[in-house]
Amino acid sequence: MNSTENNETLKAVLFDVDGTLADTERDGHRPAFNAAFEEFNLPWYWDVPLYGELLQVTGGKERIRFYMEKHQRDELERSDLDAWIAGLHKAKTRHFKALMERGEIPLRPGVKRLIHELRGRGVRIAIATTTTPENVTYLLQSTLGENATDLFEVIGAGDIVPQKKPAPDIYFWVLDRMQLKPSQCIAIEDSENGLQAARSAGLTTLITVNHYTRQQDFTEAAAVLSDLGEPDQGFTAISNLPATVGKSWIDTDALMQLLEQP
Ligand code: XBP
Ligand code: MG
Repeated sequence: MNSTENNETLKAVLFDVDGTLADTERDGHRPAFNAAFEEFNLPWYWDVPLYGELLQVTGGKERIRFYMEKHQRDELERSDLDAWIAGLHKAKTRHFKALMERGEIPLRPGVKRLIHELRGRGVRIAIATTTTPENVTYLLQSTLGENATDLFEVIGAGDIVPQKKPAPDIYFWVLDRMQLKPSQCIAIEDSENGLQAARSAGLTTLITVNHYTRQQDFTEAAAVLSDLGEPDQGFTAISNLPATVGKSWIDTDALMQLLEQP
């Protein structure tokens, strides 16, 4: 391993969830929102392009309110609007759970391999996400088994911090819990909101893009890739990949090389 004097060795990897571990947004959260709307007898439907616009706002409750402000202004007159949105969102979480239990959403390429490899190398791993904590459990259990949440030292999720991404709050919360400095960690994200959150917390950030995020601005990323890649099916490098990462899949050594970039 190369190491320069001023840089830190990789101590931890902080994973985003939605869009990064799995393609949950289009085929998980979106249909779960639509099922909740149907359950509440609302004539609302979020198709794939509309959901892409709504993704600019993170957090399911916040996203519902944003949609109402843009497209359903009359509904804002409901008495006890906050509680009504919370109820609708609770139904959405139930539908998301059912979807995860059906096991139809796999982890993205390289995710399972990297998680186990990092653990084997003694690199600590954690989650930093805006999604509801239960959703993280549902996804991890459906893809990595019953005890999958134990793989992660800290799971930072949902409303435990005042502001969701692009604010850095969730990353600061996780770093504080782990007693680590940002210079000792790498964040893996899929979106501009996620990148902003991680960068504002001082973290080197690797981006793996997806359907919704590939056109976003990732200038600040350490590297932008199609996915984490596998030894037998490498990633496509989109931008910023340093030449020192001399392979087409992300493993512990590749993350160390990204962290050690000047
Ligand atoms: C994910 C989100 C969330 C999910 C929905 O961000 O923005 O709002 O779309 O989850 P990240 P909830 O990629 O940082 O995890 O409905 O549970 O809020
Ligand atoms: Mg994400």
